[in-house]
Amino acid sequence: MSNELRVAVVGAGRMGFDHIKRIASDRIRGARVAAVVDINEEAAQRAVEGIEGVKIYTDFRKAIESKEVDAVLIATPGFLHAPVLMPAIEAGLPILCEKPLTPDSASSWEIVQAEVAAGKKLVQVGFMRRFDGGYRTIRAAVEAGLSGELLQLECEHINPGVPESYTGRNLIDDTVVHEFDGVRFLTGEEIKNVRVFHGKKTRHASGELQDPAKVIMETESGVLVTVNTHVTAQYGYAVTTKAIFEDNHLAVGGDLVNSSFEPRFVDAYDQEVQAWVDAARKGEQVGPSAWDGYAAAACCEAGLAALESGRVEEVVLNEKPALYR
Ligand code: ISE
Repeated sequence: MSNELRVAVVGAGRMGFDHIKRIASDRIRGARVAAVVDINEEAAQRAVEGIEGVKIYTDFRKAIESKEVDAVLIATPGFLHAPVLMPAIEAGLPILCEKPLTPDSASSWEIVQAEVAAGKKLVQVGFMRRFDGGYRTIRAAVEAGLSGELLQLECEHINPGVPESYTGRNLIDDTVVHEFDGVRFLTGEEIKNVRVFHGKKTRHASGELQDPAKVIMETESGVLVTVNTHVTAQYGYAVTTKAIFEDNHLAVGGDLVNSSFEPRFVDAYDQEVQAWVDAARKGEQVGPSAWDGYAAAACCEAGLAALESGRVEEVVLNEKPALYR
């Protein structure tokens, strides 16, 4: 590996563009954008304007085989992650894969199995909230145990609006997926079950989208979690979390209303990418793993079943391989 991590960014859409600019800026140390892959060559060209020495590819295999990249950042839509993940794992390259790992738990399990076969954790999933200052404060409080046991989490997840492509199921697998991973991170536990309530629907939600909604879950030890999600709220973007302990409570992210997730989580994205770069240069993996991506996909499945049935739905997980214990 050259001294600087040579990154291939696959997908030059909204998140890919953002990550390309981030890596090329002085906010990230020890890495450079060596290649950008997109079937839309013009989008790739636009994303690298003003950045020196970037090769453009329309086929990710060519970038991986070029021997001119040390690591892969995947920022294509979720359904296109697996075809890039598999050869990148086979090539032994460190990967930062935007969420979701893949669209369902069966295909995520295949990624887990591929890593197990490689005998090495290579994937970091882009659940950036694990790098958010507020989230880290709650996690530290849970670990320190100074306020007693964590009993409940109350979460708000508000978006001003959603893209046209956003469907009813995306409320769970695109939006609340962050809380599924966040709750697993904050509690250090698996989620046991999920339930979804949706009362009156806003006039701003079209089609089958049930907005706003309340998603309730319970972890293995019985921590009760409420997520109020409202994705067509118009007035801004906000993500807040209140942790209720036996002897105190802790609220983070309050009063932070931004225009969208990029400004809200800019520091978290920077920390996430820097942690990935630092680990990759040492041949290590940090942050949310392929197992975490798989577990989040399993939670989404329970959430989608609950959205449909109106009942409490259990999260079904395979046994955790030794690689992730
Ligand atoms: C989007 O894809 C994200 O990842 C945002 O963090 C989330 O707030 C939003 O609901 C998703 O659509």
